[in-house]
Amino acid sequence: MGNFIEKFSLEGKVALVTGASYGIGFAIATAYAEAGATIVFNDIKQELVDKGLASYAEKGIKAHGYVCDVTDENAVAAMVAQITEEVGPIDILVNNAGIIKRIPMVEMSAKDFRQVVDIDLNGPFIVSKAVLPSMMERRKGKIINICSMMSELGRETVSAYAAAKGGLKMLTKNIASEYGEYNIQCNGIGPGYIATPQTAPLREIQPDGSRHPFDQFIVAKTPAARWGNAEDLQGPAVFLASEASDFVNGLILYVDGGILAYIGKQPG
Ligand code: NAP
Ligand code: GCO
Repeated sequence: MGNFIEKFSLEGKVALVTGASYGIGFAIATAYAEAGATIVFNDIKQELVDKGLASYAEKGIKAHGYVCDVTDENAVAAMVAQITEEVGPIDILVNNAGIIKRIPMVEMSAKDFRQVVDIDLNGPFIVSKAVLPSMMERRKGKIINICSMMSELGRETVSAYAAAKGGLKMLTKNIASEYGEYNIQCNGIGPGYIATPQTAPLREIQPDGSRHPFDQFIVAKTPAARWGNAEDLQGPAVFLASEASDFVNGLILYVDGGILAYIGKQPG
């Protein structure tokens, strides 16, 4: 009887996690390192890449960092070629890099809308397109797209982000459909509300010392009655990157403490 737990090992794999100097990407990459993978990440500024390298080193991880904007197709192609030469072919891609702009739609410029869609949807397309040929040649690969509650739900001020993350859900299903025959699995992770710099404005303590109204709303809307931590995503991310999920394809795995299952408490 083989040792089943070995199916969750990432030993000998090269994992590229985009935008992983900190936040969710950093947490996923550190879990991958613990599971045996070699970590590669990018960010748009050298200072952030340097900050990320230092953070990984503090955890005993010798990561490889590259300055690259995921929306720049030529830069992404060059980065993937450089990674392949310097580290090895990419076995696991996590499309994590993303931004959000919280602006009421009628006040949002087309430029702002385009920028969010460019990074959150075109970026994953561009990076996936760059890594797929090598995965197809080697007839194996894992692509994991970081989706969102907004892949399923809308809310005020996040029209561009919801449109992008809804599109990312369908891009995930399409990559799964188009490249599954090459033993490539493409799945998504849909985090709930996670305490990172991206959501810090939603958790700011109010001038009177009270919690942000949105903070109170999310805790009430989450059956787990708490914000998620980036570490809550590590197990699902390792599962989707490992052989344990070789027959899982096109799934969006929501890691949300139960938000999507819950209609919410009766007021009062
Ligand atoms: P974060 O703290 O804002 O980190 C995002 C990372 O992406 C940063 O390192 C950022 O670098 C990088 N990035 C932004 N634009 C980039 C570009 N064009 N090219 C390369 N890197 C770029 O966000 P997070 O909370 O960790 O979220 C990570 C992912 O999870 C995002 O896709 C987000 O939409 C998604 N998500 C977050 C939550 C949540 O509650 N936090 C929930 C669901 C999904 P800079 O610092 O230079 O901008
Ligand atoms: C917001 C939040 C969310 C989270 C996440 C939820 O303003 O509603 O930023 O969008 O980031 O995507 O899954």
